[in-house]
Amino acid sequence: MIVQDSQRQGEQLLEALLGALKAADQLRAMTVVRRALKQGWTVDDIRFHLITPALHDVGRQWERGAIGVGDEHLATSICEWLLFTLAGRTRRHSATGRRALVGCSEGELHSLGARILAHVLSEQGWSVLYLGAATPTAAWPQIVYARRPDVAVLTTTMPAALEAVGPAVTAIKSSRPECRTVVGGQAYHGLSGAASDFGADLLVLDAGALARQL
Ligand code: B12
Repeated sequence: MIVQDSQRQGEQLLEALLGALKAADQLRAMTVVRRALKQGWTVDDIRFHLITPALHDVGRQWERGAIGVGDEHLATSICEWLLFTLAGRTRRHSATGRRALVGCSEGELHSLGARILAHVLSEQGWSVLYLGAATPTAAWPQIVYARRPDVAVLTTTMPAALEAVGPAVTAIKSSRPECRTVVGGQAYHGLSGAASDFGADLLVLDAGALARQL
């Protein structure tokens, strides 16, 4: 019964957020997030089980022509705004003394997944350097050499962008062998491949589990 209730609650919140995104109504979207917090959702619950599925749904709506590109851009910018509003609302763990570099592989413009990982790792006490979208393969060696991260996290959404992952990982390792490399993102869903196929140390799909695996 409790499971059914919380499932219904989740569906209602998702529907309400999708309605707000469709109307491009930022304040209404924030009201939905506040409602979720009041109902006991954690910030990570909201990131992973409300905002992420809402954006995935927006993608499906765009794919079938139910909404236009501009509508999708507005929905994305509202979600980005929600993510910034949520960041730092949880108590930051004590500093781990470790540094993570988080970015997207070459050609990859989908940056919100990387943005979420950056927020989550920062709250877990990591010092985080966030590169945003599409870091060219040739840029990684200089960045890891200069910034000396313990871990480099590369996210990839488009299957076509996967071909840049192996060369980026090789470039990182050649510049800073002690830097661990972690790859993940929607492009890996349904692939039978492993991290080693990309020369990486870890392939992780669950953002909530990332910090525990590092
Ligand atoms: C917004 C959006 C855009 C925006 C991105 C803006 C931005 N600042 O990010 C813009 C307009 C740039 C864009 C462009 C395109 N897009 Co687009 N886009 C989307 C949309 C609607 C949402 C993306 C998003 O933010 N999702 C929410 C994030 C939070 O979810 P996430 O990435 O899955 O991340 C979560 C987990 O996967 C995990 N995770 C992610 N990475 C990693 C890494 C590690 C290590 C770990 C542990 C976890 C992890 O953490 C997150 C936890 O919440 C998606 C729909 C979708 N399914 O996501 C389509 C979608 C990805 N896009 C699509 C397409 C086709 C395109 C374009 C080719 C369109 C075009 N013709 O130009 C271009 C390609 C651009 C490029 N070269 O990258 C398709 C891809 C289909 C495919 N598989 O090939 C999708 C799926 C839409 C669809 N249903 O058709 N897009």
